Amino acid sequence: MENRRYFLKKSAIGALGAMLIPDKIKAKMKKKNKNSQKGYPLVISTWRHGLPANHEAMNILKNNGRAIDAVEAGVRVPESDPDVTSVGYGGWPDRDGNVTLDACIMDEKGNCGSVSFLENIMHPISVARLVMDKTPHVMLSGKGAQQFAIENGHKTQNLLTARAENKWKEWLKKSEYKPIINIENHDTIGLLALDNRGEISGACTTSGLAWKLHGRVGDSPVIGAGMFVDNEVGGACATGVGEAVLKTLGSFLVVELMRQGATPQDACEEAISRIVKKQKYKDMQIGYLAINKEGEHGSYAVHPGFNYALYQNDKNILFDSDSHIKK
Ligand code: SD4
Repeated sequence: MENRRYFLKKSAIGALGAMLIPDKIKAKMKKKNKNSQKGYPLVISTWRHGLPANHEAMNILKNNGRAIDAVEAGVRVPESDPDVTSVGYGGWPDRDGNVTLDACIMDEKGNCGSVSFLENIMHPISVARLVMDKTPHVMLSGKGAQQFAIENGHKTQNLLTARAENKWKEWLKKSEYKPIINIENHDTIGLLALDNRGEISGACTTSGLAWKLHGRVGDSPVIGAGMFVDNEVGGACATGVGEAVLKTLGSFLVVELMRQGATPQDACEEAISRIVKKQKYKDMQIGYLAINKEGEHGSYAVHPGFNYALYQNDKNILFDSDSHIKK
């Protein structure tokens, strides 16, 4: 009787799942990324600066650490690197010369924390982690986020480097707001980890689009837009023009598509296709990364030029992503 009830329940869920999947997606649901294989521990992250971030994260996983600790430690690397001009210290400022930071973090239990429009704090991801661990909230913003950071031991400091200030002054001459694909403003780090226990966490941190309006918040601190994890299914993160990702709640979409049976690759491609269908995509870059519970991954972007770092099977390698627009 128990078994029969279990069977009926399972088949009802199966039928519902089948109904939810558009035929178009179902037909495509077999595609594998050519660099994808099963296995963990694994760390994957956006762009070239993902390599040192992955390295730091993998050190934690190799010592049997938790994915949540790995993702935080990993993205702290570009946050404090002045040469990474779209994350933390050294990030290019907004229109008025202020470096304003967005970040979020999520663990395998669905706990999450986020900060947006945070100024003068080197490690927004660790403040997001504190929001997750120490408050009943998910998101703190602006002055309140900064006050909370200071109360919890973070120091305020100037994050505008001489190099970033010079770039801003150069930009001010024309003051044109035109992000250049893959060159300017596209090095947010999104990082996903799968630990030895098979548990998934994610982190995302950025100084956002350079020369943005003061007060602008992108996708990166929004759970489900810049990053999302569901430990039953997998995780996803996004980089690029945050407005396009926000309009489609991209990372949540990628994870939900995987829940319905899409491979990580199919899910990333479908999320990009939703942007391509409805938005003026030709002038903007957006890239997605996804992993599932087995350690398989997917990646897809609007334009060529998006790359990602994958640390799996003792190798930390930078791969080029496939894209909607071909070379
Ligand atoms: C934003 N998505 O603030 C971020 C920027 C970014 O790679 O990803 N750059 O819109």
